[in-house]
Order: sequence, then structure tokens, then C-alpha cells
Amino acid sequence: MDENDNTPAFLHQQYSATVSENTSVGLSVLQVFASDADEGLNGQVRYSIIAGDLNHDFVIDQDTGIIRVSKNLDYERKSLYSSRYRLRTAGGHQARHRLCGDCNH
Ligand SMILES: [Ca+2]
Ligand SMILES: [Ca+2]
Repeated sequence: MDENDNTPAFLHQQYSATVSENTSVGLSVLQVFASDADEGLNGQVRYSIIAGDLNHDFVIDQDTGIIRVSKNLDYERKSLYSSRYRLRTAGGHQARHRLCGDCNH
């Protein structure tokens, strides 16, 4: 049997998206992708936003990593910028990662 000895990791160190203020609710703005080399449940990645999105302007699909707009956006909030995401697998491994919408700021 395959051991759960791999931690899920994002494919890219950074993902960025530019979202305009008048983006419709429900529109996808970004898809993040992580992989875990283990087999079965130990390698099945689940995505969640754990910090940075204080106003819950965005929602992430736990299975696909697709991030969608969940509210009418207010440009002042910019909450996708430097949100933190959690990756976990059913087997228990976790990884945390910071993603930047605009890392230069
Ligand atoms: Ca794993
Ligand atoms: Ca393994």
C-alpha cells in the first residue's frame, strides 16, 4: 500500500489575477492547482481560503481550485490580494500557501 509521505504543493509559487470592480458575481477569476504525489485519498487535494479574504469576496471550489467572485466587489477592499490558502488531503497532510494578486504592493 502507498504511504502518505507527500505533502500537497501548488504548481506555481505565485498566482495572480486582476479583477475589475464590476466583475459579475459567480464569475471565475483564477484557478489554482496543487498536486500530491500519493495515491488515492492521500493524494486528493482539497482547497480552501484560510486568510486574507476578510469580506468573503471570493469563494474557492474545494475540488477544482477555481476561485469565483461571491459578492459585488468594492475596489477598496482588494481582498484577494495576499489571501492564504490551505491545501489538504483526505490522508491528513496540509500545506499553507500565500497567493498574491499583486505582490509588488
Ligand atoms: Ca499526501
Ligand atoms: Ca506515497
